[in-house]
Amino acid sequence: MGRETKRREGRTARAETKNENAVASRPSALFTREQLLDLYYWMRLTRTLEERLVALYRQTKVVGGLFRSLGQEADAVGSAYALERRDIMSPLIRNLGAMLVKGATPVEILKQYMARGDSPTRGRELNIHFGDTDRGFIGQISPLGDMIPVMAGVTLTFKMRQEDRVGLVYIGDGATSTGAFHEGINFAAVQRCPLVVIVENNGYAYSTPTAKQTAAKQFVDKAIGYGIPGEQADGNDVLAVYDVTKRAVDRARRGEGVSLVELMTYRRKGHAEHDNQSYVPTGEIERWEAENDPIARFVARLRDEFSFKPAEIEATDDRVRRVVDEATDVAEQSGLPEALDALAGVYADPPAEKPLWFREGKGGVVDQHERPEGWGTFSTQPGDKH
Ligand SMILES: Cc1ncc(C[n+]2csc(CCOP(=O)(O)OP(=O)(O)O)c2C)c(N)n1
Ligand SMILES: [Mg+2]
Repeated sequence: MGRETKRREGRTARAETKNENAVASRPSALFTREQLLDLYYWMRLTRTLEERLVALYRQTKVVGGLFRSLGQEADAVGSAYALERRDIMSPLIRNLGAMLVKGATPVEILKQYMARGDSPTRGRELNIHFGDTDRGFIGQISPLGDMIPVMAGVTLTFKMRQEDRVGLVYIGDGATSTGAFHEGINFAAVQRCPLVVIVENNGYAYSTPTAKQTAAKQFVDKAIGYGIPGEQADGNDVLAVYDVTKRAVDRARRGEGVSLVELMTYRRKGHAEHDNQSYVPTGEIERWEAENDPIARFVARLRDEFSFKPAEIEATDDRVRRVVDEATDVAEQSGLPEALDALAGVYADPPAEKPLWFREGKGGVVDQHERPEGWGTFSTQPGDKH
């Protein structure tokens, strides 16, 4: 091989490595136009679906609270987009966008919020508290922080079975103050579980601002204490969210263990719809809305950087509106659950179950107690004991 050819090959190899490095650090550079529009679709769908839920809430059709992710759509969508179908994610109440990306449907979400009889949990759980391991999202439990040890366990099984799967768990700034967060992330780090822990720093935990949550300057610093890599990113830039998450997912897939990702975002609505946000400093919400809305920012990039035409973006908006309208019609036609259905799948059918040996022939505990007269009863009839 001539010296010139060798030198040229050396240059190409160097250029390729540089390119590979650039792609590894910014994997979104490989996105096709369809994928860029796809990201926009999921963010817009999240927002429009939540807006529809607000309308239904005001019509008293939503049962229980309504939790918005207004201003956090890029955080949820960009991170979930970095997962493969076989990967498992554990969402929180503000991760509707992540659930949609992972395959939850608007009809399911609407039925679930309205507690319909044919909703995923048949009216026994509410909002986005449901899971489907086939589609790769597991049902969240309410105690804050507890999904970290659960996901440490889930991802430990991936490792033990040598499955090529990664787990992703979201946690709020407030929930990082729990013991479960510390125990779970420490265990996962020691076991080198293929897990990505996303701390969503949205400024508040209910009414507690982040400054009252931790004395650390930033949550990403906590990674050092667990001996794992940590990265912080702009949570309102959907491509930056995808990139930082994809890097962590790739590390996990390569067997390099847990990563902590801190996404900087802002909760523009209250904890739930009932919360009037009186504790938020004047002008703060308006400033984030005007200067840092994740959807408005991405629309500007689609237009200016990726030269999408307004008509292409509007066509996506129309598609989203159609999807949400049709889903609402379907969900509203569903009936409420049968009362007795509340027991199905929760308890074994009592008559079909043999009593445990030590209970055989015995009544309930209460039956064996002497009751004071009129115990546990109320009667308006004088002299009526029961
Ligand atoms: C262990 C525990 N403590 C308190 C609560 C009540 N609670 C539910 S959500 C919430 C605030 C959570 O804030 P954060 O973790 O920052 O998540 P965000 O709501 O901002 O997404 C609180 C205090 C709970 N569910 N579990
Ligand atoms: Mg928070």
